[in-house]
Amino acid sequence: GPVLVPILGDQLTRTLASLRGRTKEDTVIVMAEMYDEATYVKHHKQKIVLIFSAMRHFAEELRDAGWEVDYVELTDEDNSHSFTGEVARAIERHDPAAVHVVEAGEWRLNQAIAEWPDKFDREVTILPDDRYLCPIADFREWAEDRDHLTMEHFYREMRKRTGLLMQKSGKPTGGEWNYDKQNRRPPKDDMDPPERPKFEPDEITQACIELVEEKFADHFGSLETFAWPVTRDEAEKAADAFFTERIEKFGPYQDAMVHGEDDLFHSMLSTSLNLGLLDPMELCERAEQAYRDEKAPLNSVEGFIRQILGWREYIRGFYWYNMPHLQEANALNAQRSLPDFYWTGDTDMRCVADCIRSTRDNAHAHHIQRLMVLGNFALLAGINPREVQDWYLVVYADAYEWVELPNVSAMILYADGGKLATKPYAASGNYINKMSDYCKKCVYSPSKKTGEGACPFNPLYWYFMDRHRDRLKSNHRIGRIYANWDQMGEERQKEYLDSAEAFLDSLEPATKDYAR
Ligand code: FAD
Ligand code: DLZ
Ligand code: SF4
Repeated sequence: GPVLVPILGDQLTRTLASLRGRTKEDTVIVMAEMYDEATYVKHHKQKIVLIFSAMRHFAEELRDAGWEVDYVELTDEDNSHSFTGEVARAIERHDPAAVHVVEAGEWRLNQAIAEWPDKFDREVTILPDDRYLCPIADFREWAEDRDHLTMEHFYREMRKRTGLLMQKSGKPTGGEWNYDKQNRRPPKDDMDPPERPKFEPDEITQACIELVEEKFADHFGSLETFAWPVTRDEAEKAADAFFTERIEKFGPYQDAMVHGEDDLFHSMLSTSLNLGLLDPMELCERAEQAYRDEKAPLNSVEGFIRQILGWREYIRGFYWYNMPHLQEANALNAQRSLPDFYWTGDTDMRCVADCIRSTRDNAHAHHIQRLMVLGNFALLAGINPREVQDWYLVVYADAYEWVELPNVSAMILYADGGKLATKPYAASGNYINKMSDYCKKCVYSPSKKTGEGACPFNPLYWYFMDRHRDRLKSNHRIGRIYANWDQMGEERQKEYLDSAEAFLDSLEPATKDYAR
């Protein structure tokens, strides 16, 4: 019999390890749209449309190239709606001699795949997913004898290993490893970011939109503005636009936020990268080329490469190194329920409301919004990690557990107790005011510290610092902050804590089961 090659919804790469070296004559590819995957959390509608449409386009592309693709649609009558179930049914249909599968991006699915050799009376080969630049085993080796898994150290190793932005002498291009100091510019009035290309839904995408409106009507998010690339060609166009129009200013304005400006100079390529429509090394090489061609400054190019070669790879390694316990981690013992406004956007905090609007309309928010507005709030308010994890996994079109979980649990919530971040990313309203135009028209004032009209981030910041003093006081990057706190005196401290508690008491917990 042939070799059966099951391909998951985020494995849409022609050079996938399980397809390399195979011939069209001896291979049957199986793909399936499944309720198990579409509802293990109730993903944003745009995310499901994106994945289904990209899967259907990929299947069509493979067929056009002569491959046999057995594609199971969501509404197919006998669909078992689980990955193992669909592979079992495909084995019955095709009687393959062997099954070749690439490991999944999520621990949950890999546990299921690990049972296949026992379950199926066939030879099963589970291949590493080599679309990433750092094999999981290499990360493990790097991590094993370290207390702190400092991203910057990992990143430098990756620069040396790949030769990206390296001089022949072994020194980094430009002499520095990292130009982050030049990448913290607040927004300017005349920045004028160009619009990113929007991809009109074609017939296939339109059919997916109708399917999702019908079958996932109660899921979060709007479908009206769907404009994601759904094929490799479209993703390449999106990348072209980034490298010609936005990379120059990507670096300096990386941390800037502007009300109603959802993309600024970001690449908006994460959805395509994570689906497998774009290759991370190719993107890094294009960025380096833009520097050599003098089309973009080094701080922008290095910043972009650090996100992909550094952060993205590090996050993935961190995930596999810390699973499954990362899911349960709650070092700060945060127990509050997620406020309803994360789903409705109904809050007077103008920064939060804008980030949630973008999240609902685009299934996207940029990094600093996810980190310093939505994430910072969840950290300061002590929202329990499981609910925050579910929220991030639901709402972002680029969210898969391997990338969402470390960012949420370890990066924003400090739930891993500080293995990833050396200190919690806690910040008061001052930070948001500096890096955005949100505060000018907010009903709250960032300069007001407590009481009526005070920016809620201000009292929440001290409430957080006070609550976790025992843990944080010995941290050399934070410890001295407590001198300021002590100087305020008990009465002032009480005003902060009372303000924070009054605000927290006013929050409505999410009533409807939006996530699961
Ligand atoms: P750009 O700003 O253009 O950056 C370029 C690329 O770098 C991104 O496409 C992405 O692939 C990579 N990158 C940058 N930062 C990170 C990071 N911290 N982790 C992994 N990759 C990174 N990214 C996801 O892809 N999926 C997620 O589920 C996800 N969840 C996040 C949750 C939180 C709480 C935070 C703080 C960040 C999260 N990120 C996630 C990282 C980052 O916010 C997005 O990758 C980015 O906003 C995507 O937009 P972009 O393509 O325009 O990114
Ligand atoms: C996220 C997702 C969704 C919504 N739907 C499907 C699906 O119907 N079929 C499929 O093969 N994959 C889907 N996925 C992606 C898988 O959940 C993904 O492979 C894991 O999240 C691992 O990264
Ligand atoms: Fe956000 Fe506070 Fe600024 Fe309002 S004042 S936009 S709540 S940071």
